[in-house]
Amino acid sequence: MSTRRSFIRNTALSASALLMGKLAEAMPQGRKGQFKPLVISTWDAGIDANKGAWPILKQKGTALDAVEAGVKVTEASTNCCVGLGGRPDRDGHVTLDASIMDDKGRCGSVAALEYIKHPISVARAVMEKTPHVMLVGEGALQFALQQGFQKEWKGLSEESKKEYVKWLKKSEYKPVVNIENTGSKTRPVAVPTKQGNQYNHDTIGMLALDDAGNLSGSCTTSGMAFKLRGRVGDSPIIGAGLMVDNEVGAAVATGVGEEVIRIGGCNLVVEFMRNGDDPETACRKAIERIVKKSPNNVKDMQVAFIAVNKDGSYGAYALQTGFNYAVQVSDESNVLMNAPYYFK
Ligand code: SD4
Repeated sequence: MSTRRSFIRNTALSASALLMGKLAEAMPQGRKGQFKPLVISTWDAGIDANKGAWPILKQKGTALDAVEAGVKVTEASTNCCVGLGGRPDRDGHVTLDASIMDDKGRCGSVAALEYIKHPISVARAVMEKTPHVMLVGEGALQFALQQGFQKEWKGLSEESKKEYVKWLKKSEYKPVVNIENTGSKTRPVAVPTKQGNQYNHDTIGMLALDDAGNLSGSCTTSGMAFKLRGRVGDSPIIGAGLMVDNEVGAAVATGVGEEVIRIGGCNLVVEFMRNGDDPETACRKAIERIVKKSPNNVKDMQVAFIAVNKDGSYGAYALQTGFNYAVQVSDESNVLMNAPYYFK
């Protein structure tokens, strides 16, 4: 089993080898290391999101602050489909879902929230300032405005507008399999995806273990593109799209939310870890549960889980090839990993 020190040594030694892809061999062993602090997050955009979380973790800040700051980077980014730059529902509205959960089991979420740039911070305000867990739609917006958030939506982004106009021609709703560039097992920096510099995902999920050994998680999304107005996915549903149990571990999901909700996905991953599974095995078993429940449904769609346990191990598993996630354990090492997957 790799230790954190050997992981860092490997990473430092491999500065040039890294370019040659040597880190690809080092990282998988590292998954079983005791990494603390540690932050992992979904998809290519996770690299930049991790960079937003890392300074907080490095300065012995809380995992909660880290997972909020991290995904705010993605929400604010103009080259990612998360947040107000995301793809709209069928009626042309960008509606946002987000959730956050900390080591004390406190949680907050918003669903179908419009106009607000940082739904993750509204979710945190729901957690900290109300006796509730979830606010939706108009009520969530009203609460956000009362809390001092501003309406910041200026209409669909250029990219989203183009895609929406194209989609309107057929108006066919078909969840897309999310696939990133799968050129190598790990890549040291985010590389342009198929859409130039655009990340092609509408969601980011992040998990962090802080210096004090406490876990938190966050998830924020514009949801499935061209969804029915009012549709809510897994991301704001605690236990489905996100779960943190500070005694055991944490998990966050991405992909077709309906499938994640059906199995109570992230809660299931955490419970597998409670029963002794390492994070990757726990994620794999949850994916297998999805396949078992909807064998025909899921062949053409993507679902993935990432997980961290209390010991600082991490792992992931997806339905299809092409799911990657970013792992940061030191200043130097913030790398993308391709997850193992079910449909070979
Ligand atoms: C949803 N799980 O709304 C989200 C979508 C997603 O990458 O993760 N897309 O169902």
